[in-house]
Amino acid sequence: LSGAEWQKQSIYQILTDRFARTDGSTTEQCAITSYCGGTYKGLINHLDYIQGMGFTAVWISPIVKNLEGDTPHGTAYHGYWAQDIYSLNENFGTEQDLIDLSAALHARGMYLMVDIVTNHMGYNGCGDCVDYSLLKPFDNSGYYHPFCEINYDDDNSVRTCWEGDNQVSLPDLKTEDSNIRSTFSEWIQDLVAKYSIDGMRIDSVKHVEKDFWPGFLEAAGIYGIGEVLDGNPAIYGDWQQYMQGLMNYPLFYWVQETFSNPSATMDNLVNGINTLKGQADTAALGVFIENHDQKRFASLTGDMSLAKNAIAFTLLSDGIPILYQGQEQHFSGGDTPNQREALWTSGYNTESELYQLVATVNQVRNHTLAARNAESGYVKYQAWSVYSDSHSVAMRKGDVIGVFSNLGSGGSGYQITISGGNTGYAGGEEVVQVLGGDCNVVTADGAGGLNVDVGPDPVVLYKASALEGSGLCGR
Ligand code: ABC
Ligand code: CA
Repeated sequence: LSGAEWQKQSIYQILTDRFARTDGSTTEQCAITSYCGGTYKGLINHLDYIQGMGFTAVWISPIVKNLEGDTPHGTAYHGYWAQDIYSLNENFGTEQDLIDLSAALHARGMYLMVDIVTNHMGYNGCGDCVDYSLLKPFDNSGYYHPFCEINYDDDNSVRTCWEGDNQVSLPDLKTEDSNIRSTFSEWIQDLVAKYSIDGMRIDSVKHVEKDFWPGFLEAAGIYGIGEVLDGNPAIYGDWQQYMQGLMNYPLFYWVQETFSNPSATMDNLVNGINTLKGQADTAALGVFIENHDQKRFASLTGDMSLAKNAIAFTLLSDGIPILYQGQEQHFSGGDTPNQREALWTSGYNTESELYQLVATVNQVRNHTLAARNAESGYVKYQAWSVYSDSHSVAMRKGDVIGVFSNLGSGGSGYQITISGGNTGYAGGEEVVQVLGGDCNVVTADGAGGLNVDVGPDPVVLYKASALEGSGLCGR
């Protein structure tokens, strides 16, 4: 699938070991650093749960064979400690199971994204004691940079020293060597073909020299979205010369600080978005507020209204929305590995408040993508702030206006006015409040301006005339 097509998708992020077991258990305990029994078969059996929230693609954690047994940081249940890139991690199932997963997704019109690591392999032991003969196909020290610990202030060190630590070392490949590059190119081409993979999430992108990426992406022939874990918006434009798809970490930090704290103002968020828009192609970025490396939002605040605002804000931002499993159940794990809870303990509850919120917001996005000119009318339309004050912001993206606040559940509401020139509405236009279940209709004034009640919960507005066939508010 091309990058342009991916920009119309929305992605649900899965840690395969923690999403669903083959036996469908919802009670099995999960010891947080051990394999907990999630499989591709289990996942196939729960695709309704994902599609029911309106997601069109799943990103699964790395699939290749990892180092076995226990380490000081637990087992390789997450998949980032590769030992043999030509075999699968059998804890998650067989080759046929993965082929079946891919086919099951495609039968639903959904897409498969696989997490790919090319920066390093994994070894259970210190950096100077690696038994390279265990690693396939890069089976001697000549394939690797000499061991050193990363100094994050030095870009060269970030590229050539080793991620991980001296207990579980991550031997850092000489990705600049042409034979390593061609091995990876052939490998990814075969992998994509064998499992009908539609997209890649690419790990540790900033740890590999930039000019590795264009050739790798070309060999893969599919869209890649890279992890450059950096909150500085200024570096994204340059990175996009090499890899257009990237995780939007700057937005992650702004949304987190703004919506987790009722005493923060909207300034950093609004200014940050404007800065990033001027420097990067935001439509190609992945937007998220949680993943398997970061503290969950609910570990920062248990406030349900704030969680709703943060989620709705990201799902309606420029770029490809990504939701990490468990967010829809208000899971609250903190630092690694505690944010990697087994999802099954939620009982796959489709009635939970956040599951319902996500479903509705995705429905709005999917409807507008299908009904309008998806490219120019939504995907390429850069969201802009049509109103803001210290605790609320109204963002317009095409036909959709979202009004978000960080008042929190205890905050008292007030009315704001979005001026006519900004809404894009005709005078007297009827607009429906599609979130929250009441489906209130608000009528624009003669100039298209709108008075909106801001409260603790987010508001999403959509023209009544454009709602037909959306399934929203019974239309
Ligand atoms: C294990 C244990 C941990 C233990 C660690 C030493 O070992 O679980 O408890 O602390 C995998 C596993 C992890 C495992 C690691 C290491 O391997 O999932 O459980 O940790 O063995 C990716 C993946 C991640 C994966 C790997 C390795 C890479 O998403 O799941 O981890 O394959 C760096 C990397 C980034 C990596 C991340 C975990 O670490 O760049 O690719 N993620 C700064 C740096 C970042 C750095 C980050 C680490 O610190 O700039 O490069 O990420 O926290 C902002 C700045 C940022 C700054 C942040 C902190 O502040 O703008 O630049 O990030 O304001
Ligand atoms: Ca490297």
